[in-house]
Amino acid sequence: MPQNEYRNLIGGQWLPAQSGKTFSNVNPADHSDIVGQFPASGPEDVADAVAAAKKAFTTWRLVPAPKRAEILYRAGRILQERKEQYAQDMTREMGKVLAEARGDVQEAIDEAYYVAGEGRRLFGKTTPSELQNKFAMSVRMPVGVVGLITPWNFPMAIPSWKSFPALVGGNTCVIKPATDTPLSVYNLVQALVDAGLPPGVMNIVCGGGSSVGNALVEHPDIRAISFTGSSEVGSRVAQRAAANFKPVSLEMGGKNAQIVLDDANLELALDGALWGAFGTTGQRCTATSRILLQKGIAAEFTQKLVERARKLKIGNGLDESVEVGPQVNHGQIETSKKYVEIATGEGAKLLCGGHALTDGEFGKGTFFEPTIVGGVTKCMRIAREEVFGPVVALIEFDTFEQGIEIANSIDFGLSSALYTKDLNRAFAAIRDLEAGITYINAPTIGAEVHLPFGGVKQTGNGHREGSEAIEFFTTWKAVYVDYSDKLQRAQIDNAE
Ligand code: UN1
Repeated sequence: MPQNEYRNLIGGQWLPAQSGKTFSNVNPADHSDIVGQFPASGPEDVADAVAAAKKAFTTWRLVPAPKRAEILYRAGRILQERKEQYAQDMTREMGKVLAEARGDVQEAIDEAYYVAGEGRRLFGKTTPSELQNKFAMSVRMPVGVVGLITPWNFPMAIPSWKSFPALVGGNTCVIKPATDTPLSVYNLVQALVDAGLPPGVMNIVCGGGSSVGNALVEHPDIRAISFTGSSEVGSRVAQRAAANFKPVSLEMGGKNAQIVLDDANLELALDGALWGAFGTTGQRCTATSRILLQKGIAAEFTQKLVERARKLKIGNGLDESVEVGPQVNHGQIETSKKYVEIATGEGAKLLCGGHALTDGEFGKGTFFEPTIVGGVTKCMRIAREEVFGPVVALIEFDTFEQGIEIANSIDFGLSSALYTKDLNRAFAAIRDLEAGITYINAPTIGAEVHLPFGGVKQTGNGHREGSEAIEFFTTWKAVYVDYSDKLQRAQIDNAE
């Protein structure tokens, strides 16, 4: 097998796609750099992976949860040892700057240690029975074989958010990595395998959404699906899964607002806006894509933000001095371009950026300038639709209440931020912002693994990852133990 040829992992064996087809994983900062060839799999490969996971489930579910967790602790340590290599691999396949790629690997390490602790909890409840000499309790059970469909923007962190809680809960997994970033999933799974995860417990099947993703969602032996991606695809996943009543956890888009009030620490708010809007080249579902400015500071803030955005250093994320890496592929560049056109077409003003970079070294990859559009109103598409690129819209408002109203006037509800020194307004915003996450005096990005992660409205379907992921990856069993030695009829024998 050539060094950069990768295979599926099925039942502990590295196998090519049955069709023999492959696809290339390219470096978005330099398309001539091919990171590797990965299998372009189909439903037949999914079927094999599900069968392997089903077989492994018969024994994995019986491994005591603290023992399952020990593997995660070991995987966390292995990830720590390999952090630099895995971060370099990630930057090469996804483009995010090295500091952020290290952060992405760190998030998987944090998740390993956090979730491993769950191995000695997985708490159920005991409760009194209405009958004498009868014991009642609830216990958590694994769901079975679960399908994980993961995105390219957090190529290791998000797969860890899904797979680690699934594994500690006693489930076995089939994961479909995003086709732009499969290597980071390989690295994550390699750490698990090296930590002692038995064959078949974690399987990888690479390939596209229509061939691999749909087959996973529709497979009768897949008991639950966890998906992170766009709202458009998430809706299709949920509809397909509904045919078999399959539980689906969806983590989707955002149009996250940072609100800056007149009394805010402006320099702090500027730092937050730049990091939230242009960190990860705007390719986070938590990215700041709207900045709502109270009239008193709007002009000064806008001028300073534009000045600083223009100075951001764009380039290959492997260069430590670079602040903004490439977008992941041509499709994302086209979306950024399209939204700049839509915004200016609707009367917004392009304040900086707005173009793909094609000169010199930039021509080798897919780069887009940090872009700010001003004079945006809440009805414009640039104020309502997700771009998933380095494009941020500025909207001005008069009163605090108007700011909150504009922040809430969209179909998404993932993250939100308020900059103010006014404690009363901060708490009112915490109560009133329609979002799964609210930051006070901090940017919209930067969630930590041990808090609930997810959103309201079209961002999700009610589930949360992070601290609550275990709720999705376990199911409840109610247990009654009668030690009276006689038939006791609930609702009848204890009646007055
Ligand atoms: C995402 O953008 O899909 O809060 C996840 C953050 C990161 C996770 C982002 N810890 O920005």
